[in-house]
Amino acid sequence: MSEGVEQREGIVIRAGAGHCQVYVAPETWQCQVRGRLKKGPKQVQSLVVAGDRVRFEAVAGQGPDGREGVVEEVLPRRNRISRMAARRSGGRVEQVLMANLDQLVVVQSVRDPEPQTGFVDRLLAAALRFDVHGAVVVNKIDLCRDEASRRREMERWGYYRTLEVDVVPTSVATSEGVPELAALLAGKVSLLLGASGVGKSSLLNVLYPDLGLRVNEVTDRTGLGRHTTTHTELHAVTGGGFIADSPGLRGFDPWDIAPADIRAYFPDLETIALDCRFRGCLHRDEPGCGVKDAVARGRLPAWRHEAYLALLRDLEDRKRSAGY
Ligand SMILES: Nc1nc2c(ncn2[C@@H]2O[C@H](COP(=O)(O)OP(=O)(O)O)[C@@H](O)[C@H]2O)c(=O)[nH]1
Ligand SMILES: [Mg+2]
Ligand SMILES: [Zn+2]
Repeated sequence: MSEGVEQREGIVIRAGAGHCQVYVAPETWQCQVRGRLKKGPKQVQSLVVAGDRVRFEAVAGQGPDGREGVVEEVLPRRNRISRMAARRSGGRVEQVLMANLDQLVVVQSVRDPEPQTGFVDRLLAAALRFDVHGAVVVNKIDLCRDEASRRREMERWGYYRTLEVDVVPTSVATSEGVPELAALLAGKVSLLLGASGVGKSSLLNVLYPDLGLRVNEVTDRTGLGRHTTTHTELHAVTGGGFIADSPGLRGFDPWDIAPADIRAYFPDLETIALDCRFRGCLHRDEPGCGVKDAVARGRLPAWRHEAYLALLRDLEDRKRSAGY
């Protein structure tokens, strides 16, 4: 490093091909990513992602505010959330949605759109895999048709609390649960994930009116597993912390989980599995399976077992087609 050149450190709030925006409170810097940095591991789709802490050098700026720089170094990541993406040239590649998070907040709505079967379960499994705390927001509870359906929803989603996952029912229409959500997000770095239309932007606009996010903006019509950049964007929010409102995500194919390993990321099944006759029981068709027995006795929700089975099947299919 040459003397007299000022090195700065900041957090990447938005990353694109070869460039990124770096936040150093209260300023945003437009940075290029050096060529030699780009020659990173080939398996990773993007070297610099939202949430990364980087060191950069200021350069004489052309832009309106003159804050331009060149990223010199990406500091080691504390954790990340990654999914499997298709590569344009064929094959699979790791797509890091975000780095250095305090929590992954999965957002669903009770209706319009309907909750996605197994989506929350696989995201929470991925959160465990990557050492990230999980939370679930169930929005639009004002759309429950009656008290009975409301009770059913509360019970259904409340199950995740047994897994040490925060569960916050909310409604933008009635403001119910909004203070609880504010408390959940305060001072933390959070990534919000959920399908288009569940109300992510609406919720954030209620909490942080200054953000002025567009509601009803559909950013990912094409579905899942695309190689296209997801444009996770971090917002520094009042009261400290950062929120990433990602584009709608319909599916999630976790990166780097071997089929036999997913049992470790379903801790409720893992506890019951102590009752399985076989130690390596995958809780499918094995005789003497404690998990199937627990479902039959109503001690484990059937949907939870089904979500596990669906993820297991997907990971096995994937392994077979990749030929490893
Ligand atoms: N009834 C009801 N509608 C909501 C609620 N939250 C959001 N919406 C509506 O759902 C639609 C999608 O919201 P948006 O915030 O764009 O969802 P996003 O795609 O997840 O960011 C909009 O028409 C919102 O007005 C809610 O709690 N209750
Ligand atoms: Mg939105
Ligand atoms: Zn079993």
